[in-house]
This record gives sequence, structure tokens and C-alpha cells, in this order.
Amino acid sequence: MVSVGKVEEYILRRIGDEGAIHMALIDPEKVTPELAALLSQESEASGSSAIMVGGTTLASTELLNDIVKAIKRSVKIPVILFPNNVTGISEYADAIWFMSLLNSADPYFIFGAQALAAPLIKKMGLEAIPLGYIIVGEGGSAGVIGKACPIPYNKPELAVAHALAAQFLGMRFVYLEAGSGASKPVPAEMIRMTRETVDVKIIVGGGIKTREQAERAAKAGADIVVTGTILESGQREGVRAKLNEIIEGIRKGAKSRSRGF
Ligand code: 1GP
Repeated sequence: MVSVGKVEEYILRRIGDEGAIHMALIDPEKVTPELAALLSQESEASGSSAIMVGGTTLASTELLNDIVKAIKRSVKIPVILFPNNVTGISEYADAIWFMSLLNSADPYFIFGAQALAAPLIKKMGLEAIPLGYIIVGEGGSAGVIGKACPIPYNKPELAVAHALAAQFLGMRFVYLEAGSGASKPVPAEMIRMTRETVDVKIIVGGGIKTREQAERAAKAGADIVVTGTILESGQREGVRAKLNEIIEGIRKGAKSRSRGF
């Protein structure tokens, strides 16, 4: 019998309590362990529910371990790995998004890396949370590295089809990914149509930089909004203000959704 792990239970509880939640994404190649710790503390203090750690071009597990350990020492919220490949696994994390890039043209990113990684994840005792990863729009570096056929923004029905297929395959989360630093985030209509069709939790990320964008994503039905690039400004006060803005937007979006307007 497959059971839902502690981290997933915690995520579901927070979504249930708050309507929609925020996760901060830290790219181990862009920070020192000290900066990762500081950014995580700011995220936790602002109301983020978890710290995701991963980067499209990450090749050093040693570097990843140092960053994860530094974050774990600094915050109580869970650290969830967001792997780009088999090198993106750290025994020091709490859980891993066990993800398949559903619209990749390369079977390695759909099931190859996962088969290589699974025994190691089991051995480490890492909680694996099944996730269908769907690249849309520009797709960014993740689209290039993952050899994705990104779903155009004006074809929301294709995003819905992928998300529904993920649900039918037993995945409990789907991620609509516009790519880190995308010039336009995932359109509200694409999120809304996905929400209306699937029952699994929806994660949205890529290019979200303002309160309004975060609010729109949550209002359209995102359960989890992920931001990475806004953490990269480097200045503590600036990061804090941005995080507060994004999280306020998510809360407002979730509230207006439940009131039905
Ligand atoms: C990338 O969706 C995440 O995988 C976050 O994107 O860096 O644009 O916030 P940003």
C-alpha cells in the first residue's frame, strides 16, 4: 500500500488552510550556502510553505548538499528537491518532487532519469512526491535542457490534456512551468481550464514577479505558486518586500476564488 508521506500531508494541510500557498525556489548554482540560508529565513518569515532546491544546469551533488544542509540548519519549513537530473538528489532534503517531464521528446526526461534515481531515493529514505511536469510558453532553460515541446499559451486545452493524463497515471501534483525568468507567466485561462478539469493539485511557476501576477495565478486555481528569480536581487530588504508582495497576492487571489469572483 502506497501511503502519502509527512511532507505531502503538510503541503495538503497548508493548501486546505490557506487556499493557495507559496514555495520559494533556490538555484544552488546561484547562491552561497550563507545566502541560501538567509533567503530561506526570509521566505519562511514571509509565509512560504517550503523551500524548493534545484536548477536546470546543476551538475554537482556536492554543491547541492552544501546548500541543502545550510537551509536545513536555518528554517523549519521542509526542503523539497526540484531535480533536473540524477545529480539533483540530496540525502539531506526532506522530500523530492518525483517528476516526469510529460511533454519532453526525450524518454530520458520522462522515465529514464527516474528509473536510475528511484533505488537511490529509496535507500536515502527521501519522500518522493509524484509530479507531472508540463512546460508551457517560452519554457526557458528547462525547455531546452529537457527537450520539451512547449505548449503554446494559446493552446490551453493541450495543457489540460497533459494534466489530466498525469492524474490518470496517478500523479498527485501537476506543474505548469513557463520557465525561470519567462517574460510572461502562465496565462490565467490555462490555469483556470486545468483547474476546472483536474482534481490533482496545480503548481504554477515561471516569470511571476508581481503581486498582481501571483494573485491572478491563485485566483485562476493554482494551489501552489513558485517563485525563484525574485529571490535573486541579493538585497535582504528588497527580497523581503518582494516576498511579502507575492504572498499577499496569493492570499488575495485564493480568497477571491472562494468568494466566486
Ligand atoms: C522555475 O517556475 C520556477 O522553475 C520559477 O520561475 O524563476 O521565473 O520565478 P522564476
